[in-house]
Amino acid sequence: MSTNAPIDRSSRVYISGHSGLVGSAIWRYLESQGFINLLGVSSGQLDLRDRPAVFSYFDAIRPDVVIDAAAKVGGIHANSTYPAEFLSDNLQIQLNVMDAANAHNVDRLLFLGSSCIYPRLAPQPIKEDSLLTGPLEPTNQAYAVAKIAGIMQVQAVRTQYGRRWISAMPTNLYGPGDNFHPQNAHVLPSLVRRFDAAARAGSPSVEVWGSGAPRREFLYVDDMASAALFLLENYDEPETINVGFGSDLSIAELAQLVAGTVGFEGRIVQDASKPDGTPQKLLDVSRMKALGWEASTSLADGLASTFEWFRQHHASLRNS
Ligand code: GFB
Repeated sequence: MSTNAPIDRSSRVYISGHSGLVGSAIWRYLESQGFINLLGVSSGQLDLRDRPAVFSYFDAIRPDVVIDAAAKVGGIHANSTYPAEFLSDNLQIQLNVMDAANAHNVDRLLFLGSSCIYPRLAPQPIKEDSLLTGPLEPTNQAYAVAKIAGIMQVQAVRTQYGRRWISAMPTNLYGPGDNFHPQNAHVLPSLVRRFDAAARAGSPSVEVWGSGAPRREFLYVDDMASAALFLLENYDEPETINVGFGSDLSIAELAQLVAGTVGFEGRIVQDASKPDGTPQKLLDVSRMKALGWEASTSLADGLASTFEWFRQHHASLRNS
């Protein structure tokens, strides 16, 4: 299973989505590991849905390695409100990036997906072989189907062209540089923002969506970045591989933790009119562990760094 093939630090490594939460963390991590030819372009300069433009960009940069961390992402509300864009944009982005990489004979590529590819009621913790064994969670099935297509494309290129392409499925990620949009963000940054606003305003209570019972697993984005390089150097199999933290907690417990971190002392009220989504999403990380990689940032520490970043940047964050 292991390739044990270090990547030359002078390789030309293209990171799609390099200014997003995951891509920027991977960029920082690779820099810290001595990579000197990192390549990235902002979405303002290159729309990854524009196929000819993506192919021209690849002509110009001639990458040796591609890390595909570009995606249209969002929390439960965004996924269920904009399914057409979540399906279409993500299919186009990954198809263009992977087709251009294949046309340029890129031998090593890592495609990043999401734990929502697994069936809604998959046995927990979720093993990789649960893929395509049951119905998806309806609130994010458009996004999930796009990501499943990406896994298939990696496998198809491996089979047909013999390239060392791999895919990994991270659990819910968070960290500095996350999207803190009030409606469209994932739960952890949403709660940081709402609880912080309530603490500052001295509000008596804060609303948390859903019943509070769903369980989620959270991985600090810097851990995901170290996993990305680890996998490129140590994993060369067609099956996708889970990247998780190893344990989960309920949304109600997460809300308590966020309240403590930001210093909110009022009441927490569950808003049952909002959707819960899948009841539990905890990845089985035994394959990563067997390879020799484990997450190292506790939720408390990761949350503290995320809040610190939010405090420094919240004045400039988008609301739309
Ligand atoms: O993070 P989240 O939006 O995504 O929501 P999923 C997780 C849980 O937190 C749900 C609850 O049960 C929400 O109802 N929640 C409570 C909140 N308060 C809030 C809030 O203020 N904002 C948000 N967003 N949730 C996403 C998928 O699923 O996970 C994506 O939709 C992707 O496709 C991502 O896979 C990692 O974990 O339910």
